[in-house]
Amino acid sequence: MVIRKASDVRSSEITPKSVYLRRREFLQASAAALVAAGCSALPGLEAQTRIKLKGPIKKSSFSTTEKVNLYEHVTGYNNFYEFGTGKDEPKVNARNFRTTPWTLEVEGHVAKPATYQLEDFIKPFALEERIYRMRCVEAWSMVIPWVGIPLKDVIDRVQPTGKAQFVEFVTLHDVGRMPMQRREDVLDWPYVEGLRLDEAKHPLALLAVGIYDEVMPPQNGAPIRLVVPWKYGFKGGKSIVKMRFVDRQPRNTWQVMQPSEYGFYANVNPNVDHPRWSQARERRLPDLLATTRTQMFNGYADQVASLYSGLDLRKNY
Ligand SMILES: Nc1nc2c(c(=O)[nH]1)N[C@H]1C(S)=C(S)[C@@H](COP(=O)(O)O)O[C@H]1N2
Ligand SMILES: [Mo]
Repeated sequence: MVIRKASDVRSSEITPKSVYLRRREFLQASAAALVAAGCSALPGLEAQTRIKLKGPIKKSSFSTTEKVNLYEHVTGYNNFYEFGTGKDEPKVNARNFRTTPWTLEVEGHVAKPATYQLEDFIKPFALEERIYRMRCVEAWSMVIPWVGIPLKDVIDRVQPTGKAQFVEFVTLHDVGRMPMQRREDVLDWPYVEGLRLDEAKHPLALLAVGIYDEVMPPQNGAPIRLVVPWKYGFKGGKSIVKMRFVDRQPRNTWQVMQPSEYGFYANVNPNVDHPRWSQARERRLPDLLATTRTQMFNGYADQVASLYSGLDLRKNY
């Protein structure tokens, strides 16, 4: 067998980006078909270890009373490009993702910058269950029972200074543990998200460490991820390692990748279409063919609209 050196690989053998992007769409479509057919779990997979969170877990009045999605939907249909671009890939490829020990850094314009072990970071706060709608920018949605700590409580504790205007969330960059990070054409790694400080301090914003009263499964963003229910799902960065309090609007990954299609605010808005599809309606899993109307701010307008009195909501921010 001839082992070729890298220099022998002609450029024609490397998949051009356009082909790759089309393939990505195909993978998404085929995963969608699987779920629609009711077989989201691939045969032959070992069951994942499921670990109950140590209580008490407070029930929150912010939770929706809508029907919660099945565990199989929430953990079997994911966007987590570090583990593959198909919806069914993170569940398989993240199965052995190691998340202990995990350190979390808080830096920038705060009175108390620090590096924490995740357990110490969470310990001062009470866990809450928050059942939220989750609306992906791709127009599918779910209802997910998150467990986590209000981001506001964390921010109050680390005490941002007057210079802090935004919070940047940096997620793990470790090619050895996140296989797709070898591919530099997929995303500009690490995945980064951001919020304006007042958005971050809104009582609905959550740092989630679990779902269904259990420790966060790898494919949903273990061990800690952001949940901002009035915004498109991509704002919720998974596997966070750093929170930076900054004075400028952070560059968030999807805006960097495709500024004509994804913005910084990314508030759910049925009146502003994505350049390639309508945002007026959405598909609630597992019924990927049925559609229901998308609500302004994903149904959280009464709570959050006042944050945006200074923004023109007819524009795609
Ligand atoms: N690190 C990281 N975070 C991420 C993503 C990602 O690819 N990498 N995808 C985002 C997108 S587009 C969505 S819709 C949600 C999906 O979260 P879920 O799989 O837990 O439903 O995660 C977001 N957070
Ligand atoms: Mo998304």
